[in-house]
Amino acid sequence: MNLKELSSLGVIENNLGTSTGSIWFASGINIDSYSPTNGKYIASVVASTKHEYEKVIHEAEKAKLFWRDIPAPKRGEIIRQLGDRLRKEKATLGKLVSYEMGKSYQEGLGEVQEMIDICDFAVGLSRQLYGNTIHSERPGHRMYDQYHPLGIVGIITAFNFPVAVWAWNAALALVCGDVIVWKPSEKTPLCAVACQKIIADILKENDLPEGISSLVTGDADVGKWIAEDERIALVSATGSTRMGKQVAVTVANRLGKSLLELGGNNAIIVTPSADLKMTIIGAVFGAVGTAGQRCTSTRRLIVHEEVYDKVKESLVEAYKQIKIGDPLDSINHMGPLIDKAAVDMYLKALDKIKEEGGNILVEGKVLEGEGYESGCYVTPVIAEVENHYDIVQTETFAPILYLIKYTGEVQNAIALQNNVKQGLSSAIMTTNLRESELFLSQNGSDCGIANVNIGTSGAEIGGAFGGEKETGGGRESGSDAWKAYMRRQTNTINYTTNLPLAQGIKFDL
Ligand code: UN1
Repeated sequence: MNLKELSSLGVIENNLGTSTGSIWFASGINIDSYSPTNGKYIASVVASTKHEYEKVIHEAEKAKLFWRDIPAPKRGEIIRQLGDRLRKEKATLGKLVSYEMGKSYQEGLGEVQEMIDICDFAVGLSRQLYGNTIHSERPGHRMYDQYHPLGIVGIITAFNFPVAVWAWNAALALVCGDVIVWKPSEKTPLCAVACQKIIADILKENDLPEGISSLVTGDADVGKWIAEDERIALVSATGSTRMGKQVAVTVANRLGKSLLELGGNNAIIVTPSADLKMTIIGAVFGAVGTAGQRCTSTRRLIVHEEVYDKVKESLVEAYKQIKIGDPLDSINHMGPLIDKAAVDMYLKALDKIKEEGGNILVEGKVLEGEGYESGCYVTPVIAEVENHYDIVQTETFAPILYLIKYTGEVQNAIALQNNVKQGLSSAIMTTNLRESELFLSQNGSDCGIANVNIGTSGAEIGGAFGGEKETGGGRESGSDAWKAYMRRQTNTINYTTNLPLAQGIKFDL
């Protein structure tokens, strides 16, 4: 990625880091961003101090009074402009995502497409923030419920989807009449600066207050300020279960609202009737896409004994075709891990698999030599394991795929699949209607996402996204996920001259 492209996104000016709208200020420590693709320094952003954080919240508080009075369809117009701008910047922003985060350029483009899609969704939604009308039990009374903006929404995002997850939250929150304060991962600060630049320009062009969209940068302390802050009505956090538990407890302690999208341990069940060609493509994309760093990445394949050997052979064969290297070069399927700490985690996981008795089918290693100077490129691994191993129960953010054998009925596979702490995404490969319906029933998958004949990753924005158990229970993106960004009010109106009480209670003076 060259200097011209970086400066066209405005990410390499001085002193960028904290922003309300288009005003930039920051005086904390430098957060340096290095590309995992080549190990090269890209640029630094400046972390926010507590004082600067206070300034941001002050602006957000002012802006929220203004923004909530703007009619929702007019708010939608701003998001329409955001979607338009993203269409124009798709190639450059996609490239920055790929360069700073390390996912393939195709996936970088896909991520920006998710931003565009959620903007389109939110524009339509801005005319559909519906409540219900309800028949009153009392004569001459009318009841309905309506949704009002919450106020300030804090958005905490992870490195793996450095732009899309912000957009899911931002687009919905903004049409719902909330103002937003974003704390991105300190591993991908430039992607955040680029997005904030885009939305800030749009706010400025429309003469709107700066504080409608703000960015605060820094480490976990900044996340803690947000979680503790009573002025922030909703904290939407995406990341590890460890982080999510801290946010949940802190926010609950002040009885604030939180929306959590945390770790997954996603499985594909492969039944005897599965279409094996589709299974292999779905599993390989799910396991090695984004180098296994999606929360929806396929971590476990639960395969029926009848087709186990065939699936195993085909997978090992398919893994031989995977090209690893510079993600901006379209011949490569898989780029690097985010940083060396992630590489260490991957290596530790491999040791743990062996220690617990797993059988490694496709060996893992850190790649060295030309093109791999960053030290972040690893090879994808396949291991035969048992579901109960500690390491299999843990989400390792790396391209490690576990093969688990099941025998007998599909119920046995479903039991294995559900027997983990996480509950994000799941899939079954089958052409048997009974199996697929059982998998989707209340006795089937316990995950927030359950798919038939597609893999675990790559959800569309139209559906609600999130999961159960240690995944945190939150839902973002499509369907009626917008309701989390608003407060509900039930209204009862009496248009008579009498005051009958509900439940028929008599009370006369
Ligand atoms: C994430 O990994 O945090 O379903 C989000 C998917 C993407 C989003 C993943 N649409 O894989």
